[in-house]
Amino acid sequence: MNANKARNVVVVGTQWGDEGKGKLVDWLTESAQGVVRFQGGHNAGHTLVINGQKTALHLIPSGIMRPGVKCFIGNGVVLSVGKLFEEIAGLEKAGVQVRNRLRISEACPLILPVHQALDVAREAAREQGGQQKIGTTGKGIGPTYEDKIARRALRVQDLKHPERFAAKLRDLLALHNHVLVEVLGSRTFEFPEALKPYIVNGEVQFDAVYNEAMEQAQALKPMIADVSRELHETYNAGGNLLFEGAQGTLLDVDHGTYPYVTSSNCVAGNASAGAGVGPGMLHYVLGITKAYCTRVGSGPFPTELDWEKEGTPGYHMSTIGAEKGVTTGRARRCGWFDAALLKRSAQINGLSGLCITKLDVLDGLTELQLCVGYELDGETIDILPLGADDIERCKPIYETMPGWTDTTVGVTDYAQLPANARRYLDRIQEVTGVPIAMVSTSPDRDHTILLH
Ligand code: 2SA
Ligand code: MG
Repeated sequence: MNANKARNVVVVGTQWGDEGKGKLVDWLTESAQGVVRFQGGHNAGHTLVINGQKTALHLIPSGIMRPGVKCFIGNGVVLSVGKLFEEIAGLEKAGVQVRNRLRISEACPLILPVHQALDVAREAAREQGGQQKIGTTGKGIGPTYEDKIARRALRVQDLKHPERFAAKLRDLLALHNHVLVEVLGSRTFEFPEALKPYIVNGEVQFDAVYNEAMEQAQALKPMIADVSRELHETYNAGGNLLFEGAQGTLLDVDHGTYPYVTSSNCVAGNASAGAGVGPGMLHYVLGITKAYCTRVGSGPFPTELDWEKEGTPGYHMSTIGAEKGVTTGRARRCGWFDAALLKRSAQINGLSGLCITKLDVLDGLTELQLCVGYELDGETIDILPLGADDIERCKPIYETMPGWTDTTVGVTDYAQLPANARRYLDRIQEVTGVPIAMVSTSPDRDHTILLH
């Protein structure tokens, strides 16, 4: 089955995020009528390059760049209404129509200033208490998902009922302000500038949050929708759906390098729960996979290289690949391709096909290392273990492969790739057991090889 012929496609990152999902989702929207985000929030950063122009999206599905495609924010997404309007304003300024095409689930939990305050304060407390930081994006993602699971979150639908919203907000602030002041307040840290208007003496102020939310509610109302129902309507009318994953499989709260993970399920299965469709409606799972590995934030990374030292392969990846976070601008750590990690990713996502991205970044390296397994406590294993503690002790087992000197930038035909590049890709397919469906050879959406 072809990714671009299947009716509904789920796109997920198979590593630690930043695999280049944005470009592929945009490319695949050519044959989709609806694009859905189903997890995460504005911690995501998807860069699109269209006609040489760069656009960064954090919350709005990448399909927004194509006129006529409906975009949905599913119930699995945690929503900062303020950030949403900032993004809408940016897109509208660039001439992209958003409001009449964006539908937002009324069941999305709201990210409020108190969540960001907790996120930032906890990271500071970890650091000052001698613990390793998680390295979060500081957007309030984790604390919002905690509230959702604890069944006390404020949701988009609460915005329609001022009294209900006020009562829930009062309870929530009483709880969290206690933590901010009594538990975390002894630490010395600065709240980000954007949070300062909401905070007095370390406490988030009810009035500031409430008044702003009620104002935003007016502008949001026309976009609030029963997303699950509308997805079914789009599909039943013959439309194809594209489920756009954010972050990556190894950042999944259950399957990733726990606790150095994000707070949502990033795996393909969550496209069903996070959008409100049955698993039978997910027809093809495309795993976006960078031709090497990167990660931002803390946590184990078995094939990590020294990426700061000039003249090394890691430095090559970092600089040629321009490996910087789209949301926070942090430098991404870089390392060799890890096929044993990808094997894990293939299983938990049920990958139908791989899309290899940024192959061109490896142009010019004389030799490549491909990780095919690990030594763990004296044993050889061929798949990534679960959780940070075991992964931390994994020593990669590498196969050495010859590199290529010719450029692969912009190649659109597999046969035109240098022979050693094809050998590298073939070996990745062999070890992971997943067919390569596509190869991306530059950020430009036309620079894509389609295999089957
Ligand atoms: P959080 O903020 O609670 O989700 O952070 C927890 C971990 O999840 C990682 N994480 C990410 N990793 C890669 N890319 C992400 N999005 C942005 C991007 C990141 C950026 O696409 O460039 O700009 O820095 C993303 N979002 C969350 C995070 O690093 C923590 O390890
Ligand atoms: Mg990204």
